[in-house]
Amino acid sequence: MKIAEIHVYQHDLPVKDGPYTMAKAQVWALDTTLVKLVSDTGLVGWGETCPVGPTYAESHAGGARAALVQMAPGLIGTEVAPLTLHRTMDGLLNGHNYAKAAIDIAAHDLLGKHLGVSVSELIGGASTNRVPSYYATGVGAPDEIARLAREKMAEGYPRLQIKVGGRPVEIDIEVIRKVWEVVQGSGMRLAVDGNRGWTTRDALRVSRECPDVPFIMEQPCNTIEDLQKIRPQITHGLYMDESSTSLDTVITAAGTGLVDGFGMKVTRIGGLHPMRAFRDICEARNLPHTCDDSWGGDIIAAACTHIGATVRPDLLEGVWLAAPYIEGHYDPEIGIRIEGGHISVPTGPGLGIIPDETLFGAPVAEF
Ligand code: 0XW
Ligand code: MG
Repeated sequence: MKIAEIHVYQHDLPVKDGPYTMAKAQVWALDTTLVKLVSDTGLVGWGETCPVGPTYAESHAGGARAALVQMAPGLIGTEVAPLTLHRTMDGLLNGHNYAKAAIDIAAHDLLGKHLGVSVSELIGGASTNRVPSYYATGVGAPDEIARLAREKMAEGYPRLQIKVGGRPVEIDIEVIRKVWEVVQGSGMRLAVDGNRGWTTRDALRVSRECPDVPFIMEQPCNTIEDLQKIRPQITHGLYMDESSTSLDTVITAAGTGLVDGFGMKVTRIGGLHPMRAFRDICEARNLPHTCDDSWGGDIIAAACTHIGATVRPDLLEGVWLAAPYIEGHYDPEIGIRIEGGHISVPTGPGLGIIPDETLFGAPVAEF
């Protein structure tokens, strides 16, 4: 089965009760890019990539579409096989994993439909039909974040990610303490995500002043060098998110013992094919991780849920979805939803969702 047509769409995803606030970014609406692959057998597969604004990671919406337009002519006639497709994409464009991911996800959707299996069966087999999610707060006032913690715990979320950074670190410490007062003893796991926003000085201070609160510290500072610097001085587990931009970085971070786990984004690493390798590297080193993306609608949500279902359950920190922060679904019937802090894995072939493509308007590019 070969790629016969490639259609690229743009779609806006406004943030419900926006903005969504992180240490270095405030976002009101996200610009997502959809890819529809049509095979020479007449099947259709969908992919998506949606950077959470231009400052979160080294990616932006216009860049994704430019990279897709750059690669698309060279992909027509290519076999729908993830490994060779990645080699072909790497021969057409260096880097730009987040754009390649949209093609990769669409190819998995297509291949699953062709073989009559779900994406989770295709990428190793699901260990569960219901994966845990986690809720990510924005950067907010201590009482408000404590209130959210109580609410999300009652909804059944097994994990909470508290956003910090971009303000005096004393306020971040107060947030951590107030949330801990709420969740202590409940079993709810905590991540404190600096989104690159703390100095090493701030990270050391937080770890020193909250020794009794068992959170993991996620991407507290901007660079790998900063993480190396704080690593021997902090008592909290250290997870890498934004800095883990490729399998190469992951291998070094896991192999040198720099981190205790990862916040991982399917598109940042290049899609489901590299995500399988990432999952297996983490399992070999007993490293817990998430299976998220930075943002996106039902297509991204389905991709994250399928890979999450294949992770060894004790290593899966959760599958984060943008669904609670977005109005509506691409697939009004089987749209991916979080219920009781967990997500049901779609059962249909491929990604298991059928996007209503009238939502996306006319393609912005076609090959
Ligand atoms: C919480 N997330 C998964 C969603 C936002 O895009 C940021 C991200 C993270 O962990 O950094
Ligand atoms: Mg993160």
